[in-house]
Formats: sequence, C-alpha cells, structure tokens
Amino acid sequence: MKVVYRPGGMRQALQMELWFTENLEIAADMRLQLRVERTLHSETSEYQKIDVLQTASCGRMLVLDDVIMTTEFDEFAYHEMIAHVPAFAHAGPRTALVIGGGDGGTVRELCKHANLEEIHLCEIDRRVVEVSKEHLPSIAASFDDPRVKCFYEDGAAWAKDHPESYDLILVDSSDPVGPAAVLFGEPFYEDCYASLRDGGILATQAENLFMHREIIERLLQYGEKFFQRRFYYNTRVPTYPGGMIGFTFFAKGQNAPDPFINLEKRYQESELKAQDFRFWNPATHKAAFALPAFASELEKYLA
Ligand code: SPD
Repeated sequence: MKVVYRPGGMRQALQMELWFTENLEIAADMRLQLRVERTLHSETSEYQKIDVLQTASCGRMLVLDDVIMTTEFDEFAYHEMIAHVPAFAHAGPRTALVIGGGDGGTVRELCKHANLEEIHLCEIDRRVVEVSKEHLPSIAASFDDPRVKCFYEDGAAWAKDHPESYDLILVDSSDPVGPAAVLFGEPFYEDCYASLRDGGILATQAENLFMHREIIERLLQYGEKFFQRRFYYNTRVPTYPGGMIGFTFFAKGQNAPDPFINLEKRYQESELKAQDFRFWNPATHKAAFALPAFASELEKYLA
C-alpha cells in the first residue's frame, strides 16, 4: 500500500489525512484514492499482500497487492451481478463453482438460490477467506451454509481436474497480474468449458471496456473458440477503475441458454423477492448486456 500524507483543508490545517492510492498495473496513468481512517489488518501471505482498511466513506475495504478487491459500500453491485445473472439465466443450476472470490461475496449471493445443491469455492489463498471472515463479516456471510465447500487450491488446476461437473462457473478473480494471471489464459477457458455440464454457464471478471479493451477482446476470442453462446455484460462499481467492470458470459452446448429467456418467469418462480437484492433486478440484468456504441466492434465475437 502506498500511503500518501497530505494536509487537510484550511480548517484542518493541523490534521494529517491518510490516503490509500491503488496501485493497479493495468490502470495506466489513472489512480483511485480513498481516504483511510485506519488499518484493520495487514499481512503478506504465501501468495500476496492482504490489507483490510477502514475507509472514511466506503466502509471496510479488502486490498490485495495494493489493488482494491471490494468495499462494504459497493460490493453488492459486483457480487450480485456476477452471481445472479448466470444463476437466473440457467434453467435449473444444481452445482456451482466459484474460482477466487475468497471474500465470500459471490458465494453469499449464490446461496440465495434454493435450487443450488452444491457450491464449491476454489480459492488459492486460504488467508483471504480467513481474513474476510474476521474483518468483513457482512461479505463473508455464508461460509457456514451446508451447501458450501471451500477448497484452497489452484482454480485453473481444479477446473482441469473436474470435467462435466458444474452448471455454473463464476471466476471472481483479481486482475491478470500475479496469482490470477493464469485465469486470463486460453487453456483455462478450454478447461472451464470441459468442467461445465451441457447448458452450463461460465461468467468471468472481465475488466473495463474503456481501459482494458485488449484484455476483453482476448477473452471474447477464447469464448468464440470454445463456447456456443457468448455475451459481455457490465455493472457499476465506484471503487473499481472507471467506476465500471464487466463480465464475460459464455454458455455451453447447442441448447446453451441466453441470458434473457424466461428471466421474469424464473425470477417469479424462485423464492427470491425484491428485498433480497440491492442491485440485481430483471431490468438491471437485461440492461447490463447493452454495449455502448464505442464498443460495438466487440459484437463480432458475440452470439
Ligand atoms: N481491479 C480489481 C478487480 C477485482 C475483481 N474481483 C474482486 C473480488 C471481489 N469478490
């Protein structure tokens, strides 16, 4: 974490403010800064630096290798969209795998789906789960659900070793540097395809349309190579670069689902109600797939 000290405004001339500056390699010359009140936890695990900071305006924040993973303020906009969009798009998912996602937010959202019988989390760094349980209890809220099993292993190897096993695979990864780099490679997408059952859906954290066009295009090319249906969708997260982040949505098989079919019907027939969500609803679900005009060239990869 780079800590920047700078004087407050006129009326706080004697008070020093503590700012966290994100150090995101793929954000070029832009840096997000948040005012921090104190450090709640800091360690270097076998894989990465893990910090939990109390911010002034975004609640608690999980930071891995100086990159913001999630904050209590806006985490729902990310976790609800990575989880519910594929979960409602599938006709009846019974098994789900989350790769990464050690803070537990994606697992928490999946647990709201009564039809899911098994939810596996494969997180390489056990300490992310342990630290999140201790310091981010509202996010790491569902690890005690009996359907959830945690495996502290390499997610890429896990997908390779579990063919035809899952209806949903959600890749809730950090960025393509450090431990998550392998999750942005072609072999991983091929292995995820093999690890899905027919009709299964892979949704992966896929960065920002303004800033990471090359990364996104590469992921969509992998999608085109292996998957029968392909979409890209976005959500809004103020504490990610540019305030937005996208996901690939790839589905397997000749009858692979599209994300819109029977959406309202599935929602009405589920046990879920409007009060179970803060961001997802059928309207945000559908709107998330609208590509801005400047990105319309990506449509050539979608089907
Ligand atoms: N630039 C950071 C992107 C991080 C996406 N994953 C965050 C994990 C939240 N569960």
